[in-house]
Amino acid sequence: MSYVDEVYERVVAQNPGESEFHQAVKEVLDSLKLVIDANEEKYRKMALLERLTEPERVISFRVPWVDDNGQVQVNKGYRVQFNSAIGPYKGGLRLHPSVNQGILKFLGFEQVFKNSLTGLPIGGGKGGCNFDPKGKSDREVMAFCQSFMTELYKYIGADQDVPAGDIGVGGREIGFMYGQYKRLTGLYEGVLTGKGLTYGGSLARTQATGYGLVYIVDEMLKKNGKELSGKTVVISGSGNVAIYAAEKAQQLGAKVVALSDSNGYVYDKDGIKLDIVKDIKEVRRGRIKEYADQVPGAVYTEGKGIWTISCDIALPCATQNELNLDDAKILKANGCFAVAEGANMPSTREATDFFLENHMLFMPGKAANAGGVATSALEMTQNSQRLSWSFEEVDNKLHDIMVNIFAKADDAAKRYGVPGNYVAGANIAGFEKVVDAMMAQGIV
Ligand code: NDP
Ligand code: 2IT
Repeated sequence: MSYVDEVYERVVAQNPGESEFHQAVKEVLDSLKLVIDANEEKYRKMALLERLTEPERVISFRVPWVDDNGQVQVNKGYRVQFNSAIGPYKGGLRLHPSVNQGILKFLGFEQVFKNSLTGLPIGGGKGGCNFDPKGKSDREVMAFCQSFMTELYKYIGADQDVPAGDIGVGGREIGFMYGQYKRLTGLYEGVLTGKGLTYGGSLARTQATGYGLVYIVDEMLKKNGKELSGKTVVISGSGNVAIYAAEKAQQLGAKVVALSDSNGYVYDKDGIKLDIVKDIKEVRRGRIKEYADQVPGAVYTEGKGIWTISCDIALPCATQNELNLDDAKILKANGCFAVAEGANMPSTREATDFFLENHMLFMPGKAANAGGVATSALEMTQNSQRLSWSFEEVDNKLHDIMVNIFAKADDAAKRYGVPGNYVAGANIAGFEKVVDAMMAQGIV
């Protein structure tokens, strides 16, 4: 059996029940076959892939807090410190009832390659909790965040591990966590990113993942003789990534006709009005259904089905495995020619293979959504310098980083004889830097 297949079997056997982690490892290892086969003996002896697929550390802990009725609640908190070969662990915190160790390991594993692709000195990590922020009062969210940080603070630090936001974690939660970290440690340091602008946050971090996604789509289209302007775009989700992807797509002349949340989706043939979406989602924390109540002509449909809307470009920006093979086939049949993942692993493996086999332009999440973590790293730099850069300066750097990521994925795909396969290209390019650093640092 080849080394790659052996390691995959070992991962499945040693991490039972963690299907998302298995899925993420398989996709990466399959792409790496091209590289590993050429160096099999050396890598096998060094147990390189065994080390790459085993997190350096998984911390799990109890999170007790008191709800508004005086009832004590208990949640499960985690931090997966996956790989620190190229820098301190870096990656978001997810608060969602579905969170478990396997999901955080998949996210941490992806983060290692994503962070490498940014070209910045950040290792990979991820954390979170099965706490559901939906329907909770601000006081309950604060009580939870303070309890979560009271355990987490022991394991993080500006040069050690720097968490940020992800699903369910935005400015409000980062603020509560930062306050508690500072209270416990007495340190005013860049231990979290996505902070508010009055206490060390970076301009453009809020927009960065969505803007970065559209910058790399724009670049991918240009390099393939196409353009974004005038195209119809469907975006799933209506959270941080989806909203700012829609904003940048509109700024570049595309028409965004649909957004969704976990209840259903809205279709607005005239183009989504983002000021209304921002008010519903960022101010009132409401449901996307309310958009159709406010905008004449907009239609709300309960349930899944957003990918049945015809479009040129699809940007899945909600969650893992939200776009399956049937969705991929419908997208293609309706004329969609490009897909880029704002979310982490939103396309199932079968959907991804379909996009590649049908020569659609497909940019995987670890490249496409890297603008968020890249700008987090820029926030870390500003914190270390004790300076704040202008919006334009950060945004220009973000744009350059995304253009560079495209070039790296494109180049690696060409070097290994699979031009246009940005899945293989991103995995290989991300891997090359991490493996070089791991080999140089010995058996650790
Ligand atoms: P938010 O919490 O701001 O928004 C998440 C959106 O996705 C909401 O509209 C939510 O709907 C929807 N959603 C979440 N879970 C599900 C589900 N199980 N089924 C259907 N819809 C769902 O999160 P973000 O926008 O920050 O994150 C979205 C994706 O982007 C995630 O995959 C995240 O890992 C990834 N990402 C985020 C980055 C960031 O900087 N924030 C950076 C890189 C990637 P509802 O409100 O109904 O739950
Ligand atoms: O998945 C991701 O890259 C994020 N949630 C952002 C991580 C970060 O550290 O900004």
